[in-house]
This record gives sequence, structure tokens and C-alpha cells, in this order.
Amino acid sequence: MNKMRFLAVPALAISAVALAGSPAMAAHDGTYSSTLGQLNGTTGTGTITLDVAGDQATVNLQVSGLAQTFMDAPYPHVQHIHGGAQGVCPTPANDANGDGIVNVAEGAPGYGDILTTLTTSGATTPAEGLNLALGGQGGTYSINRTITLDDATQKSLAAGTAVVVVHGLDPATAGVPAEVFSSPSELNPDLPLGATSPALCGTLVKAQMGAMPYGGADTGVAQETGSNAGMVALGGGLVLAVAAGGTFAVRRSSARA
Ligand SMILES: [Cu+2]
Repeated sequence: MNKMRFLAVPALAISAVALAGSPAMAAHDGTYSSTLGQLNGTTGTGTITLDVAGDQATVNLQVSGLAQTFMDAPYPHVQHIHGGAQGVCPTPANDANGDGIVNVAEGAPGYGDILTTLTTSGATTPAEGLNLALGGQGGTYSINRTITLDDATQKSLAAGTAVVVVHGLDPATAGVPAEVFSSPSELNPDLPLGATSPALCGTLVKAQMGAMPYGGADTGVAQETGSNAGMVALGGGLVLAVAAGGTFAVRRSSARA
């Protein structure tokens, strides 16, 4: 009897939380991710995941191997969610003025204006777009924080046109003469062209609900499959937790075998 009560109470509590916490899912709610592509001779890499619920987004940005230093200090990489355009990253063919660098002016027709600045702390508005102090510092860094998305960013995510761009080229790999790299940026003449031009770029793609790893189905653990089916209705976070548990169980039995 006591055991039954202990099992029943948490189940009811979870149901209450689920009902209270999900009045209506916004069209853009979900998990977005991108493996960022390289531009302008960049040899570094980057990935981003965005877990979005309403106007809240948990950002996980991982960057490595970009230019490390700038004037004897950690290289500041400004980075943004752009949007409101075609949702595409530029290619070398977009180098309209033929200087050897696809700059922001040449990329923006495809990826749009700055909607959100992915700062390391503080404000995330477009106004912080060139705030070097709030950019990623050095060649390898990560950002893990929850931010508030403005209306324009939410709409761009829903439309599939949100694009993440990490700026700041490596003079050693950009493939242009020093005088071109350090010529005035079209965004701010006080900054070198190479420091503001796009290094990494990727369109944010929403994970499809049907592609969620529900687990259980092919693990042969019949009882867990049953509980998974019940948990699906409670929300993505719990589904992932269940799926992770399923994976762990499979690995554990494999290790035994
Ligand atoms: Cu940008």
C-alpha cells in the first residue's frame, strides 16, 4: 500500500506541472541546431543548439580553432542570429567587390540583419552587435546561457530563416594580402575588415518531432516502451530524459554481454 502511494504522488505531481506549464506551444517552440560552415579561409569549427520555449532560448554554442589573438589580446569574435532574409549562408561567389573576402554587406542579402547578438553575458540586442568585449574571446570557447528572444528572432525561427554567424577571420588563413585584411570594415571603419567578416555560418534547423529518439522500441525492454508512450505527452524534455535512460540501459546490457 505504502509503495503504491509513493509511486502515485510523483506521477500526479508531474501531470500537474505538465498541465500548468504548457498552456499552448508557440509555433517556433522546439530545438534548433546547426553545424556551422566555414567561410573566408576559416579552418575552425562550430556547432550550436538552441532550445526554445516561448521567448526563452537556452543557447549552447561551441567554437574551436578560430583565430586566437588580435593585437596581443584574445581575438574577439562577435556572433549573431541573423534573419529576415533568405536563411542562407554566402559562398565565395557572393564576393561582389572581388577583394577576396565575403564581407557582411555581401552576406546579408542571404542571411539578413542582426536579430540577436550571441553575447557571452548581458544584453543580446542588435545594438551589441559589434561590442567586442561581449564577443567570444580567443579561438576556442563556448557559450551556455539562457536568453530572451525578441519578436523578430522568434518569427525568423518560425520561418526557418534564422542563421547563426560567427565573425572574425584568421589573417593567416584568410587568403588575402594584409592590406586587404586590415582595410576599414564596412560596418565600422575603426575595425579591420577581417575582424568583422563572417568566419562561420549555419542556418538553424528545427528538429522534427517525429525524428525524436523515443528509445525502447528496438531495445526489447517491453515495460520501458510502455512507460515511454505515457511520457511522450508530457513534453520534449522528459522524452529526452526517458530516451537517455533507455540508451544507458542498452549500453549497460551490452557491456555485460
Ligand atoms: Cu553577424
